[in-house]
Amino acid sequence: MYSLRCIECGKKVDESSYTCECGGLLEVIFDLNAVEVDFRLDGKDMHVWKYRALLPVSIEPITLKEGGTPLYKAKKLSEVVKAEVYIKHEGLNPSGSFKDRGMTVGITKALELNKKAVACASTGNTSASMAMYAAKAGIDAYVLLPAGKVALGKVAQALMHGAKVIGIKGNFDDALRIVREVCEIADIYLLNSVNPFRLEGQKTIAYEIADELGVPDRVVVPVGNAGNISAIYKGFHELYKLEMIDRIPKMVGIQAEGAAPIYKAFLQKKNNIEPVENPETIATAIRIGNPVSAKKALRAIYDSKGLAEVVSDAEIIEAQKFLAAKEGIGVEPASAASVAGLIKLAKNGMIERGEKVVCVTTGNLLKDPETVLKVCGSPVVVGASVEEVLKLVRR
Ligand code: AN7
Repeated sequence: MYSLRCIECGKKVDESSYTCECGGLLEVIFDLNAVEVDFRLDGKDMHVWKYRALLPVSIEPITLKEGGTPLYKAKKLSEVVKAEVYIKHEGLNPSGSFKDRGMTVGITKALELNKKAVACASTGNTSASMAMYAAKAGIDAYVLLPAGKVALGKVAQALMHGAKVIGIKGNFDDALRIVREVCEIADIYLLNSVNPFRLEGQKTIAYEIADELGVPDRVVVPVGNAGNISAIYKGFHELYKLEMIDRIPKMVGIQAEGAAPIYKAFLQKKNNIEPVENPETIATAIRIGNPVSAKKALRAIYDSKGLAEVVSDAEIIEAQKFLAAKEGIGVEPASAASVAGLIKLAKNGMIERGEKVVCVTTGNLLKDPETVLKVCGSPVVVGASVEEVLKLVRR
């Protein structure tokens, strides 16, 4: 029903590999003529495993009921950018980020392949999600984090769900390079997004958007390691090939100014990135200089006639505050990058009046409380009396 193929040389590769001999990334290719699609795009009962016919596993899934996240119509944001804007709030997944969609598939695949341990490098959310699903599956989990650069909520999750949490004196790119080698040597299943099965779970974001809304004109996604935008594009592409939708939305990738290799490649119309040596941004989730899935992401952007854009830390925080205070949607900084990017594009006249846009907000506000205190300040403290409190109340 499906095979694993190299995106560079097209060679068929067996399930236990992460990359091709030629070094190329792998991709799950379904034989869409042979797939028996047993779900309808009717907006009902949405969750990752509704789309099981298009997910590459053969055993009963390890699931914590991921997906089925709300798609909010964002009225005030729509007014600001003069378009019809929806927020797909992935921060409402079980561990608080979109990573759960990939992990339910990735961990299930680990069991299918009889693996006893899993590992990842992470800017935080992948580690939190992997730790949670490994706990559910009853297998060991190792996570490598850039020490001191991961939001507190994510570290807390990885620790409490029982992973072995290892801080690396380096950045995410260093951690990923190391964990890839460690997994090889110690026969541990690698669950970074270089693992093509994880991306299969994440493509269900596209399925759910099509399921609930139909096809928007544009989907805006924050980009770090570049797996998610690639996965979402793949999801739309499959539905298109299956003739379940009649077009594919423009894929728009937003990076932080200090960590923007994909944006730079896009500006130069290149298919390859040049890694950024010392990536830096307040949105630590996307503080990544050498994104593994860059080629897939650039392909998604070019093939869908989309684009890439960058936003500053100030623009990210402004968008985060806007979403929280005006729409009631609490997201972490990296997630707000998608909204900041949309606002910037609209200001620059790049968004057509009235077009239908979905911004994917990838992680929950609660993930990064320290940044909130930095940008909002701490609560005021007063004496324990009615008078003291009344001084602060508008009358
Ligand atoms: C909230 O957890 O890379 O472009 O190790 O946590 O698919 O990497 C997180 C990435 C966007 C970027 N938003 O997604 C990790 C990690 C949030 C994120 C991204 C991440 P990709």
